[in-house]
Amino acid sequence: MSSPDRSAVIVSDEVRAAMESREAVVAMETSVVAGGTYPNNLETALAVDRCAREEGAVPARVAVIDGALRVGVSDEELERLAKASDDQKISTRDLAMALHGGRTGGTTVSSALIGTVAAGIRVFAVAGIGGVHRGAEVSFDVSTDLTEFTRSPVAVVCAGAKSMLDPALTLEYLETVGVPVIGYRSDDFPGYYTRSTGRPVPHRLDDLAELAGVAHRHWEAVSPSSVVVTHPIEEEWSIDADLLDTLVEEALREAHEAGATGAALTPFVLSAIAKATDGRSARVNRAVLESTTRLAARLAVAETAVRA
Ligand code: PSU
Ligand code: MN
Repeated sequence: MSSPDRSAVIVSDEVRAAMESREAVVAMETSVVAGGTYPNNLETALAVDRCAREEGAVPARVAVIDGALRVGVSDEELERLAKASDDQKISTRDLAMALHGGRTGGTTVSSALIGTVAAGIRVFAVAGIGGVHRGAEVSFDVSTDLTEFTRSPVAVVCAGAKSMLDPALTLEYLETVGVPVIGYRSDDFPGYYTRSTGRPVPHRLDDLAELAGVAHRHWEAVSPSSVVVTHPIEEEWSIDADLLDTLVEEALREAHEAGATGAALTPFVLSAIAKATDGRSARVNRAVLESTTRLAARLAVAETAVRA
């Protein structure tokens, strides 16, 4: 079979026009919208979109709307996702069935990258990527985000891997599949809620023009895979690493007892952390998203200068 031609992907007029006139565009997933609590999820998404625009980039949210994979959704579509989506988390394995069923739902990083690549967008923003889960040597729980990275030439800006993951195993996996991980102005691999996991990033760059140049060098000379760019949470929002570790371990135990595994694990652990931090984690989530989106937008501006 030849590769899918992806012609079924629908790119919004605004995103298409921006791409054609070589303006900066930042793609994003929407499971954070579809899986959130209304109206906080909608307000956050609109605020994050404004962050991208303030930094000079057009936001391109990737979502499944009435059985179509859309890149760039209207505010009305965003509201539908926030209020009444059929699915919170459509990942690559679920995408064909969601399209077939005419469903409306949020994309994970993995399925969002499929739309991103189809639209030719080179920069993506997310708070935390999926990765290798703690205990994956038994559960085999490795996010399909990592698989999609191997075939998506996109710079993915994130504040590290989700907190319930194993950062060391995630870095090992990314090394195995040859995906560069570059810390922007930081030497440490961040852990979403916390600025450092105690692991170093393999590479660091302090300049966005250089970062855009290296990403293009990777796509031209090395491989059509993603380049992961890490940008730690701001100091004022950071949660103490030991406290976080205790919360995650507790939440994972509860998840185990409740039988929450696979795709259900992330939502379970996140809501347990929200409870344990008295809702502070919701504000932290927003701060992380805003900060990665701002950096991604600035990187997208720098990328327009080196785009072939
Ligand atoms: N980061 C979070 N919460 C999430 C996700 C990321 O803090 O819910 C979502 C992203 O869409 C990511 C997905 O792509 O979870 C990965 O899920 P899994 O580990 O089941 O592959
Ligand atoms: Mn998983």
